[in-house]
Amino acid sequence: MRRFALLIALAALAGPAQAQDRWADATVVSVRLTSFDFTPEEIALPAGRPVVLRLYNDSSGGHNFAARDFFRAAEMRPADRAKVVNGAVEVRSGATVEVGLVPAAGRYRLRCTHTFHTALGMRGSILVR
Ligand SMILES: [Cu+2]
Repeated sequence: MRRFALLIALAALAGPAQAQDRWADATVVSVRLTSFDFTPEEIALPAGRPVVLRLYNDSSGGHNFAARDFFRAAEMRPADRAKVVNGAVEVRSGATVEVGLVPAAGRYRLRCTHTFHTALGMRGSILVR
């Protein structure tokens, strides 16, 4: 047990391992996409701490999670950044997409940019503080 504790202490001293741990501790925040809502509509996130957005599409049609300014301001690893195209993450019918990021403080607009979906109710906000 003591040896195990020592290994953890050594791992904490190592730079790259520490960076890895930061993401391992990410809080998972689930957001449900349906026709035509986001649940929750207002997403509250802690500023400066890693979170994993688990976006799941519980409907028979495709949707996206569009929040250009939110994604632009966030710190993201390349693999996660690649999931954002034109400020939006596409989530096909029945699919789940996880996006890791460290959000920056602010209030951001959220919507689905598929034709008419914003007007039909797919809008919300992201509050990071
Ligand atoms: Cu939509």
